[in-house]
Amino acid sequence: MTTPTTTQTRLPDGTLVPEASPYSIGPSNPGVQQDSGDGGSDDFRPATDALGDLSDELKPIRDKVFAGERLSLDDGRLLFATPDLTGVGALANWLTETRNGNRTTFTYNRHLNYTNVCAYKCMFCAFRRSGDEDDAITMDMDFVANRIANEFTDGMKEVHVVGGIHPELPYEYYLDLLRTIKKTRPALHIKGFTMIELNEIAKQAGKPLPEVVLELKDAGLDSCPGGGAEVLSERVHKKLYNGKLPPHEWIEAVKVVHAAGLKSNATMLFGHIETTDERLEHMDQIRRVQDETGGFMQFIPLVFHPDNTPLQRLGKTTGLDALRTIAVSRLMLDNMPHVKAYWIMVGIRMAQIALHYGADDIDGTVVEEHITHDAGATTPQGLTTERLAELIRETGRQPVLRDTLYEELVAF
Ligand code: V47
Repeated sequence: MTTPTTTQTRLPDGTLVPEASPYSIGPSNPGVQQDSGDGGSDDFRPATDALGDLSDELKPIRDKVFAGERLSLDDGRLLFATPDLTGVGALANWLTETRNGNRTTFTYNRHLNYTNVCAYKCMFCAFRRSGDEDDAITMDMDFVANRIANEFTDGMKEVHVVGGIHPELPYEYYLDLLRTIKKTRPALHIKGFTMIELNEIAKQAGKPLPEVVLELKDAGLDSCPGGGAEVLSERVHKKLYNGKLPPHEWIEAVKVVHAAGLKSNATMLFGHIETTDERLEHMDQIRRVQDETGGFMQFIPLVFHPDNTPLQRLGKTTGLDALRTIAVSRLMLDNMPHVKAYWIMVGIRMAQIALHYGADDIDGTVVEEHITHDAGATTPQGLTTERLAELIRETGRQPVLRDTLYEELVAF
């Protein structure tokens, strides 16, 4: 990593910090339409005020962050353990402002869950159906074409396509699904299939994963979502999602995807039985993959929702834990371009606060969401682009509509 070499500001305790950084996107990205002048970030500088009051134990970490040095797992342990949550947030905020300026991005997207039938019984999941329930659904191609034609709009940029692991769908189904979407709306970016789905699709195809990923790409797959990573820990895998793709194979699969020229996201499902060490090891594995491939766009800490799952007794983790986990993710994942506060899972108000705890994206319009709502989410199913922009603006950030691959489309 490079050390910023720009103008410096002196903190109240005498430390010099860079004011701007080579990571800043800057105000002049080509193709970005400026809708209005207020909230613009031309003269924006990362906030340093709060950093002067850091607790002493965080100061060595602050120095590493300012120097662009990678944090160790021990640093991460301290970030999780310190009572100075405000300090952790201020450091993460400094990093995200240094990289992204005052901008917070969002997308105009919609989810499409082609099936909720799933062969696996993950303990954290309320979405799966066995197949014989009244609300078990598997979309046929007429249904998909109809939905894409009539319930997606011309302005929509992305369809997020994921489903359960249906034991009987043949390989052709997945190719048809992609082709049907592309035929109906060629401009729609298909962000589809987790690493778990891709592995199962390859099994159905009877072909090696690299070949299948290229064929899916030919059929219209544009990128992959970050789901299915859960917690990259053998212990948690054994306890909660035994039988499903193990952590090391998730990592191998994502490398195949990146090698095929597809970008992806990475998630971490937290707030259940995992320890803070397991969270940190998860982050460390993701950043090592990123060092190797550079293929991740975002890291998305997902707040576990327990209702209607076998883990219901655990209850939901706290807002403070969510904020801290987002902030620690930002600080640990030094090579991750973006960190998302997924408003559906973290909650609208908490997502707004998270924009000052290291997050620089809040996902999108979504419109129809089942995975979290089946597990008790109380957030709306979707939000309009106007509402998302307003929520971002309320936090003092400049809302920017982006596409999946981070082309900035409209700066509000
Ligand atoms: O893989 C399952 C998680 C993931 C629950 O890449 C649960 O842009 C909370 O990955 N409570 C799917 N979480 C969602 C996902 C995602 C969402 C939005 C954007 C992107 C992206 C990816 O949701 C699953 C699993 O880790 N999950 N059950 C639950 N009860």
